[in-house]
Amino acid sequence: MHLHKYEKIWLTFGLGSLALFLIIIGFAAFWKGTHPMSHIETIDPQNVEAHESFKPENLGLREVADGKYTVNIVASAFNYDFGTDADGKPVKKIRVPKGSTVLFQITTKDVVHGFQVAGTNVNMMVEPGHVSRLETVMKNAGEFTVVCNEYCGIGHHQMFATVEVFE
Ligand SMILES: [Cu+2]
Repeated sequence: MHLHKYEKIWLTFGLGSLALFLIIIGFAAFWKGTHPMSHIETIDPQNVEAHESFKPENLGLREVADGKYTVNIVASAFNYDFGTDADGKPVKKIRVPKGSTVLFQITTKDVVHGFQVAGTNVNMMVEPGHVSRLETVMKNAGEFTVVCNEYCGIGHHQMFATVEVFE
């Protein structure tokens, strides 16, 4: 079979790009730990408080075992509810030690939101009617901004919080 020179170049380019993108996906999945969320568990978005994890008193950071934490969050337009602190003020910053394992559990009461902890592999879509979960190890110290990366309305830019990983 005779192939024209330009056709050979084009085929090489096409197959090369395919190989490159597969390598990038493999790197993201196996090295960086980026995986799709499960979305297996459903929840009534009108009544998220009925779920044990999303009762107002169970929101926010909790140490469940030595070096293991759970963070329960309810997203709504335009806020992340991490519960309240001892003074009754809304929590906007959570602190965990470096190297700890953190399970983020989040749901939404209204529309689709995002939950990305910029600079880590935590990046979830939060859909009404579903519980999004992601467990990760906080390998690097620093302050990481939580942002909503799904446009959810006029106050979208006001949805943020901070995760501080200390040494
Ligand atoms: Cu948003």
